[in-house]
Amino acid sequence: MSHNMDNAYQQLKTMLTDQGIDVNDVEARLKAQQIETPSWGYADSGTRFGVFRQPGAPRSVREKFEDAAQAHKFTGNAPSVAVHIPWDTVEDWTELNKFAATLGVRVGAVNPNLFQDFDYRFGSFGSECKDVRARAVAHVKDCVDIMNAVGSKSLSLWFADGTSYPGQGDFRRRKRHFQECLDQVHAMLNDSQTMLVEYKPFEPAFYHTDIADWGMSAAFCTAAGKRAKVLVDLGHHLPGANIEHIVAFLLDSGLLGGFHFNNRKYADDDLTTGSINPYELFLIYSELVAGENDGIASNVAYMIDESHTVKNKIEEMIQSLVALQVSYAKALIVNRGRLQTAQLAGDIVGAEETVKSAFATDVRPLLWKIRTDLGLPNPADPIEGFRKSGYAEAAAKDRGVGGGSGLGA
Ligand code: LRH
Ligand code: MN
Repeated sequence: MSHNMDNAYQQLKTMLTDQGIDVNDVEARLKAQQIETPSWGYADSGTRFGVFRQPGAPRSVREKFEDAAQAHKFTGNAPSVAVHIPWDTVEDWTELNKFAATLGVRVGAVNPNLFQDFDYRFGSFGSECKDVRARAVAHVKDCVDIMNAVGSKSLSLWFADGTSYPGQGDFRRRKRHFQECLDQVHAMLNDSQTMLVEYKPFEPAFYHTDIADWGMSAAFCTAAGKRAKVLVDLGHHLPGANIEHIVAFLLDSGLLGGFHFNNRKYADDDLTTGSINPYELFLIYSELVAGENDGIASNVAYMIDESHTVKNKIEEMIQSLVALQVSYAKALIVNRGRLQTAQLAGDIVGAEETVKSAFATDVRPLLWKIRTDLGLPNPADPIEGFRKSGYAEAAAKDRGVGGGSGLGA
């Protein structure tokens, strides 16, 4: 395998160099790629139609971090884990931070939960009840305290708030409640911290959602202040939305804070990243690379947000991490000079073919090379490497069935 991969790598390197692509720069940026995985992606989770408990699912936050470390061990691009409160609440956050460090990972974004408590059934920041809003802001304050305890830089905010029937709520009064609360949260943060405001068009509310699209999130963030940025969850768009255009627009406006990567066929399906529409993911990364080249994409939080219901959860996470490596690699080898020339000349076919030829390039030898340089096990095939490790079988034997808390568990 390695001899063939080395040949394939040398051929690819020669082909790219002949096109004027700086392969050393491409490899350096791939080695620096950092994707955050969600603690809840390792736990048993499901839909309203049920949760299929998997043998070996983690029973505690520590075991979620152990599983996250496995994903990082075979891909090299997943050094941090997002936590969700209270699903991941622990007694001693400093102790968890130390434990995570022994595994080679760290605590990442902190996600408040303002959608499961009974009090929030008519909203949290958008609630007409002053006490409920105060309670919601207090929960977020607790999460900011956790950020300060573990040195996390990102507060990841999603609100289920909305209504399901016309007349049920007053859009403008709720909007003002939201702004008031978001401003209070902005004031809790220091300059090294960012509040990420996630939008979603529907579910669990099915008539209106208070932060329904990128424009509403951008307006709330701009009014709240410079520590507030927009979070783009790929599953939170109505059919036909052009997400790569939204990403370019937010990047150029200095409002892109980060991503929740996943994939969908229909709605907020939370499927494996790159599993349904890898071309869209590549086009999103093509805008990110253009932004990086122009120095406007430095402070973007790259996070996965998926619900792992039927596949082995660690294998599915590795699939997603590899899909993000592949998309970034293909975006990095787009011949930007040829693309701009074709665009300015109105050569539509030339421009499109420039983009498509990068997408059609098999970049696996490049990923094999960076994993080899990083000293990762089984560099040609991380999934095979994980399977050969026997970790899943050992976890199933050791932990049995009946894992810990997560989406719907
Ligand atoms: C809402 C969402 C949000 C999370 C949850 C796990 O759909 O995308 O980011 O809090 O999933
Ligand atoms: Mn999300």
